Amino acid sequence: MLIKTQSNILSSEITDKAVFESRREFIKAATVLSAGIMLPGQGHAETGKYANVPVGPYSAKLQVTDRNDVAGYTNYYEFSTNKQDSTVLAKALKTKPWSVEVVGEVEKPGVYNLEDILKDNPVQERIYRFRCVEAWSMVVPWIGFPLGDMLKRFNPTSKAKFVEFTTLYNPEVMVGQRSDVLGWPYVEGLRIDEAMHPLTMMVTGMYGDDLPNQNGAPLRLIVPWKYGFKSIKAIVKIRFLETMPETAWHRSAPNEYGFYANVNPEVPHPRWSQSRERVLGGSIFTAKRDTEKFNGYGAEVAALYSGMDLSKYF
Ligand SMILES: Nc1nc2c(c(=O)[nH]1)N[C@H]1C(S)=C(S)[C@@H](COP(=O)(O)O)O[C@H]1N2
Ligand SMILES: [Mo]
Repeated sequence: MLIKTQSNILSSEITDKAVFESRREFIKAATVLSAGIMLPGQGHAETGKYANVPVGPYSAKLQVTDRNDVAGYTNYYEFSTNKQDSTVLAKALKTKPWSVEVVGEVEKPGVYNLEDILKDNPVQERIYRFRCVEAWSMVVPWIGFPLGDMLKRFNPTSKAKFVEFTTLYNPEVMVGQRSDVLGWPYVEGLRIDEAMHPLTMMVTGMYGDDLPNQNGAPLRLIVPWKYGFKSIKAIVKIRFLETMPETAWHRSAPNEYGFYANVNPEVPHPRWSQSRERVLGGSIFTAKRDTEKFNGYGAEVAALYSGMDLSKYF
């Protein structure tokens, strides 16, 4: 019998195993969740730095997108508007050491080393759906921790109603920042209850390893019920504030990209429908599927928006 080493396991086998394991863990997580307690599970990743990290709550039993597709087709305008070129260009970014500046309506502002943040916030794996505003989608096993756990350690004041995130600005390395396709630096934001929602993740890895640079290393946001542009990459600053922050995409095209950006098949983008999505994989796109409201996370998050007109607050 062929002994399986890390290098000769077929990726299809890993996927099948991943689906099986994640299903098992999903059941466990769901049971645990309904009991209101979180217990560590068994990670599905068999190889890589984060093999066997616990599976976190909300991880879903979904067919995972091939890693090479997720790493080879990215949106990272700091490097390029071309979804393949960022793979190469982003290699130039130095992601160690890395620190995050915390400012605003918070009792413990400061500059925090990522290594120290990670000591306080042990990582787990969660398989989430991810839906881009440009109507493609994928399923990714992220490695990270709940954003809310991290934010609470900075003791936000009672005035902290929103959180703003800023990406590194360094046009020498981030060559896309030399052109003005967007106003730099990239800025995103969440309402404080969205930021504290246990689905929202700070992500440092995927597929059992650290994030590739083009996917936002060393630290990015993942908000699975919102369009991909909310999930800001290479975060260097977090600001707590009382009023809604201006965001990069909203500033550049306010009629197209709102602050909320909740995935919603009923509210079309001004230039295209949002009712269907192309599934990333194979020869880039293999299949289409119907887009789900809140990207399928409505049971968890719809209550955050009760009473709001989601076609107005898009
Ligand atoms: N700093 C920064 N963050 C960003 C982007 C970007 O251009 N710059 N693109 C966004 C968009 S539009 C999407 S769809 C996702 C894509 O994540 P991925 O490239 O890891 O698939 O990242 C988001 N985060
Ligand atoms: Mo996107």
